[in-house]
Amino acid sequence: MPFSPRVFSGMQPTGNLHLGNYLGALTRWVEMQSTHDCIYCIVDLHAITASWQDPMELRQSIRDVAAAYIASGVDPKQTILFNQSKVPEHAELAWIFNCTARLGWLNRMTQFKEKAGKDRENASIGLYDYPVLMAADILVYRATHVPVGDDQKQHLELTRDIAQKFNSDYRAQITETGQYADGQFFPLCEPVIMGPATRVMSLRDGTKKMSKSDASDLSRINMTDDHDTIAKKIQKAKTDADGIPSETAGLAGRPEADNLVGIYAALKNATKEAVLTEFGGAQFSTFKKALADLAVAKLTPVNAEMRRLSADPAEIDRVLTDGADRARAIAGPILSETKRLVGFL
Ligand code: AQP
Repeated sequence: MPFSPRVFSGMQPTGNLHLGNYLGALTRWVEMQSTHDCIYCIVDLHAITASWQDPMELRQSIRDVAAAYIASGVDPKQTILFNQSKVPEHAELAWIFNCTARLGWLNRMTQFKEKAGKDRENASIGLYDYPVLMAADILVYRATHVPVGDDQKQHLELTRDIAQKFNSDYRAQITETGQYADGQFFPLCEPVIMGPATRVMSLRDGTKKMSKSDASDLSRINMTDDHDTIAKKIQKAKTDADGIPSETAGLAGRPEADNLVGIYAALKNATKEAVLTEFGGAQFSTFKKALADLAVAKLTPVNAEMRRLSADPAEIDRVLTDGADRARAIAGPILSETKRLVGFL
């Protein structure tokens, strides 16, 4: 039986969302709502993997991220929106997948290596196991499409490996009922990684991903930044001595220039080529001014809406509880069927 298309994605409530989260993932999420059934999650179980989170701040972050999703255009009536810890099926399926995934697969995950750094022995087991929980997040809904930034590509390949191994480990049980004649209980989901800003880089170092956990606030544009802060950060963004080239070949080996042009293109919903046709030959000072104006025009209405929503935390909590109930209605039967296939009574 072919799988009906279903979209799943999530973000960690580990601080302010930034332009990378917005352009790399959130804008795609909003677009996909009109064509797919979508489930968008605030992955709070993931948020405690890399470092200890202050409980008061974590609660606040969960609500802030919910407000950011809604302010960006996620419609909680049409789409299922909830926080992960409210749906225990994610963690339960992750345990089964812990017994499906192989140690060698996890040892290859570059995000763990980057996040654990040299202090690997001191990293939490949760950080190491993060990609298995992510596979469970997706497959507990048998989701087929996952809009993410480029940094998540390897985790999605692991999700496909887990689905494939589960389907093969339990092939006899899966085909026995006649319901899954093609032997596929879990789909091999497709990453949706599209657009000119699938990896937005730090404003201070064009070779590093823009990230919530970067020590320098100047490295990122937060979705909560006001217009003066956005303009100041763009003005201070690192560039090189040359101006804006007229063709994309002229961006090669110039990560900071490439990044700023990519951000402009994504905000304008244009290609990098079109941006270079407009600005080729200009100085960075001119380009940065236009970029700051565009970023302010795009982000300040979202920012204002986030503040409006955040003023009513009880309403955000209600939306998340409603979303969790709807999520459990889908995840519960899929987990029950998974347990039956495994042989649990
Ligand atoms: N710089 C980025 N460019 C494009 N997409 C990005 N994403 C994150 N950073 C960029 C995408 O945003 C989604 C949610 O990410 P996340 O918050 O769950 O975790 P992350 O990727 O670990 O984000 P950060 O900012 O780097 O957080 P910290 O610093 O806490 O680790 C994902 O789809 C991701 O691809």
